[in-house]
Amino acid sequence: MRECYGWLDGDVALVDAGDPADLSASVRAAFADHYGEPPASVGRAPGRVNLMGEHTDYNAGLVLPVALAHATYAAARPRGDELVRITSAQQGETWEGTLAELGPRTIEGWAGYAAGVIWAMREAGHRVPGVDLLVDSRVPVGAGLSSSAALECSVAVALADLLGLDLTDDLRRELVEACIRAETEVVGAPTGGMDQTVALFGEAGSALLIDFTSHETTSVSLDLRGHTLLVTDTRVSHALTDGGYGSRRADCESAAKSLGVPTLREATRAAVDELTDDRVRRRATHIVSEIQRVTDTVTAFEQREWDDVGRLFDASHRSMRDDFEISCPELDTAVAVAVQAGAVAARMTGGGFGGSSVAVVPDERVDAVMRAIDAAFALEGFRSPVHLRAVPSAGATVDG
Ligand code: GAF
Repeated sequence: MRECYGWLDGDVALVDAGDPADLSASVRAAFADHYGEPPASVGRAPGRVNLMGEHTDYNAGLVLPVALAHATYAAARPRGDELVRITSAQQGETWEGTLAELGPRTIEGWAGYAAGVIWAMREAGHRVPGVDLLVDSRVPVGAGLSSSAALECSVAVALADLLGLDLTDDLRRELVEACIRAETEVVGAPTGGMDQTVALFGEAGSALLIDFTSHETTSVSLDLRGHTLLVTDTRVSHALTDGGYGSRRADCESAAKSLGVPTLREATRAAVDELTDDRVRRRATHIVSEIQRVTDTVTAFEQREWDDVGRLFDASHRSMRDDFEISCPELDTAVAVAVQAGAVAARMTGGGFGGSSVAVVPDERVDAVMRAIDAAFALEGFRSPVHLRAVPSAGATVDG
């Protein structure tokens, strides 16, 4: 696996987002090198870090992710036949098959995310032809930063461009649905749609408030005034097909059923408190309290009330650790040490069971926070973490 860390003095590993123009040129060159002809289009889609609202998307709730500057680049060229070839610079591998072979659960591993998009776009009525693809990414894989959605959405916008389609909001909404189908039906990860939505609708300088009942997206301007969003990848790898994610989803559905509501979005805290199954009650408590925290976090960021952001991040982390049970010692350490070293707020982020934490850190404390986390990980005997600066960025684009 190819990695792109920059190293700061004293060996702190920082994942660099790179320059989009350079990365686009480099994926074009790699494509031409590999397939012998230049690509016709390059799609780019970002990873994301979620600021609040974990596992609330599939409960018809609210989420507040930020699109990263770290992105996946997909170069594409239509073919004159039914062949599909997909090459990953990260994996150093090419997957090869035909259009007829694409479908639910037919493709193992990383290629399923890209090939799944071809299948889902064809299912939606787009005449995607046989195609050569080459993908390269700056989104760390397995880090809870949505490398899968970045891969899906970069391929989706590149294919849309090959078909001559304009990236209007309507098309973006359609591509979100296709990418969700690729992930849930072709790969079989029972995820909720936050990642694909922010990868296509993220806006520079903002977080994206997504309501999974009304399906409205609202841009929330982030004026961080002297603060950095610091992400720490614990390098404890997670996979959303592992079972833990699916069992949390099943517990939420069981809670909603017991309460007689279609989703936990409609459940009240008082009703949840009456649930008799301890585990199911704790899962539902997380969801109901987390949805409220999203609304409160929007206000806290808008008013730059850093103490409130800190309290909300802390409550969210505890809820995920104790009630939803998706944290791990590495995440708990990263969060606690970030706050001890000067972060105003820190929590785990993403699907959990490993992955990353996110902290809001005064600019002058960023270096100290990264070093303190590295030192604590070394002391505990954990793998060395890597860090990245989350710069709120725009959603997917094409570079035709
Ligand atoms: C993963 C899933 F893909 C999202 O849909 C979401 O549920 C998230 O975990 C947890 O908030 O990223």
